Amino acid sequence: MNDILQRIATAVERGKTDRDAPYPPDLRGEEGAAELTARALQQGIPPERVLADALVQGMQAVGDRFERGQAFLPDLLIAARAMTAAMAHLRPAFESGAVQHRGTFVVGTVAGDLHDIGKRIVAMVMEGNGWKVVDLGINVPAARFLEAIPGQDRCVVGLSALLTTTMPAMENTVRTIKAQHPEVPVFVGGAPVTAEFGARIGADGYFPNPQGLVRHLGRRGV
Ligand code: B12
Repeated sequence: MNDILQRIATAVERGKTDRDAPYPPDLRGEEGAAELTARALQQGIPPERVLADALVQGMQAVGDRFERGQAFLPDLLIAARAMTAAMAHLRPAFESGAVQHRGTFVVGTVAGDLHDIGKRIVAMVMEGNGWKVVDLGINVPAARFLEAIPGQDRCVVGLSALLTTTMPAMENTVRTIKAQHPEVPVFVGGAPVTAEFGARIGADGYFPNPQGLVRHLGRRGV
């Protein structure tokens, strides 16, 4: 992997937000995820690559350590903070890619689920591809989606779930939306979600990443 991408991944994994961040002590004074991301973009590395090959890799690495019992909740939180700091630099790069208004993307993490990062990445990539984004946030009850949909131009919904325990809430949300708005496409994603699960709960599709959703919507001519 490119050296700067590797350094960004490590900064996210270790929770090194920026140069001034006192944590972790062994990286004191060194550049963090924010400065490194800005520099990678200045060097002309495409934002999609910085996202996929550095930021997501860093989160994945800390997640793997968490699974092995080698990292703990505070480690996840500071990694998430470093990722957020880096994403602030990516956002304008994605937004500048907007070419035409394709419709409105209403997105949220389902009820009971507080995971935010993947959903925010999906929102950012959709925005960069010409979608107006209505981000309902995390822990979103099905009723909030119903309130947000009416009046939106060419509305598409995206649901995120990161916990096996919140997958039933995802099912409930899809079924609630479809009962009121059968014409609105609903797409699902998140680490435990699969294409089979998406099909079973009546979603219009599952994608493991936002790029897949963007390609799919492009093929449909939306
Ligand atoms: C960071 C993190 C946290 C942070 C979240 C911070 C934040 N601001 O979001 C905090 C510390 C809060 C947290 C809390 C918890 N977490 Co947590 N967390 C993670 C971790 C390490 C990374 C998640 C992440 O951000 N990944 C990076 C992003 C970029 O990836 P992503 O979310 O998967 O999104 C991508 C795709 O899935 C997709 N996508 C996502 N949504 C959508 C939607 C659509 C429409 C589309 C098309 C695509 C798409 O696109 C994204 C970009 O590529 C994962 C482990 C892992 N490897 O996933 C555990 C993990 C999800 N957490 C887990 C657990 C158990 C918890 C807690 C219950 C821990 C506890 N004991 O309290 C709590 C639950 C709190 C709650 N009620 O939600 C488990 C879930 C296990 C399970 N099978 O259910 C995991 C898998 C860790 C583990 N192996 O044990 N967590």
